[in-house]
Amino acid sequence: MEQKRIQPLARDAMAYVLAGGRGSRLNELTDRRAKPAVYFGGKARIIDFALSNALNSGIRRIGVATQYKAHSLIRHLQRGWNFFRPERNESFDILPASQRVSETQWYEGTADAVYQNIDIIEDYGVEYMVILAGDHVYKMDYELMLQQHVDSGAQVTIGCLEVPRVEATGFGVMQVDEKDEIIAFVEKPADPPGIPGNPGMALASMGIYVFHTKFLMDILRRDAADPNSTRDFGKDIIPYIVENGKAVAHRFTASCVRSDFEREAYWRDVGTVDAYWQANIDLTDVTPELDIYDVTWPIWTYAEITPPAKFVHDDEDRRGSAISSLVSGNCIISGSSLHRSLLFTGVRANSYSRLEGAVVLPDVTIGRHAQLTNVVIDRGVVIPEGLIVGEDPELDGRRFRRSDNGICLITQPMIDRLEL
Ligand code: ADQ
Ligand code: ADP
Repeated sequence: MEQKRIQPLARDAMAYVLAGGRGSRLNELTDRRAKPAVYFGGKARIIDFALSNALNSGIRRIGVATQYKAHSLIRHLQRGWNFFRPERNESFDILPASQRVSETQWYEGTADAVYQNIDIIEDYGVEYMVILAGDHVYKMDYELMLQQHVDSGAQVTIGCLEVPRVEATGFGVMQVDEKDEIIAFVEKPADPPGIPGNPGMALASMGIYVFHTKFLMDILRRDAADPNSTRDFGKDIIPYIVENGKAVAHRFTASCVRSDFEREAYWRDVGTVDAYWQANIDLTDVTPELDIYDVTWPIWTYAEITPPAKFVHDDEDRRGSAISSLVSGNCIISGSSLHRSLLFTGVRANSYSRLEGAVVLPDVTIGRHAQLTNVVIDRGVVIPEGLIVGEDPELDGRRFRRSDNGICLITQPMIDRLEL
């Protein structure tokens, strides 16, 4: 069969990652860092997924718009993503909310976070803009979306996936015709429309958009002149284009990452402590839905050079062991037993302690005899000797942030307030 030669469009595109949102449903996990900077999967941060997708798709120009609690995020980006070289026609820019357009305002909505850097974007001279959210965990080849955008002649192409209708209230929800042209779009509807023939599901926007740069610049300028606009893609820009122009849906399916062809399409918002815990613990499954070991679609991150994880003590009552668990470098599991747990770098688990369903962020110390079940422990927390979590819901709820599903988020200030 004759193969059609496909021109990669990604090399003429810029990925613009919106990374300024707080992610307030993650509670204390985002007290000190923006949601895109939250740790995920043992080594990475959430934003590494969108950035790695861009890189793996062939995009070599990336801008990241930051705003809320950006220090941790900026530090991570500077350490991990500073290998782009202008002399190879590459660039990586961190764009703080710099009041470039109006001296009195920070970014308003997401569209304003693009509009305020309009002069920088125009300087790049790229043909296409890929607008991404920096706070989702998934793998996706944006080249395929760019191809569809060009082939369909759309003014905007929107990444979308099917979600249960009851969960769709937090999304932009669309209706499409037989060619996937969007005929209606409503942002966060109280009563989301179902999919014809499949009324239990709704077609939800992933908050991912492809535009021709020129069209995007024009529409942002138009929006900025509209006193009634809230300067938001979901609330203002997308509904306007659906009404007055041509918007097309790009369906997120397993084949959106070619190397992952056999798998289910995986996309998670990890916007709540429960969802965050679950997505991390899912990685301890024998065959997780999200393959972080796929060498053809690597998730790049900043990682310290660490000594190997170490397991010590083999006594009957204090065996340094981990079953169905992920343990990162520089962890020392000393006479402690782990089950279905995920440890980031530099965790010290001391003798006779037991972790079950634990997501442990970097540099945590687990005191002797602690028994922790279904927890998320923030970075650097020192768990005192003998602490028990997961046996008394009422007590846990008073001490920690306990979700309805029984997951406890533990931070150092909560530990400091404990009377043991
Ligand atoms: P939300 O996720 O509610 O809905 P929003 O809170 O505006 O949209 O955040 C979108 C992205 O922009 C996030 O990555 C966030 O971190 C970032 N962001 C928010 N404000 C920002 C700012 N001022 N500066 C820089 N970055 C900022 C959107 C769409 C819906 C869609 C969902 C999918 O509006 O239609 O269904 O995403 O999750
Ligand atoms: P990371 O997200 O890399 O784990 P930290 O959680 O250590 O980073 O810190 C996030 C941000 O909060 C950084 O800007 C850091 O300097 C700041 N920070 C860290 N610890 C404290 C603290 N106890 N009080 C106030 N700010 C802190």
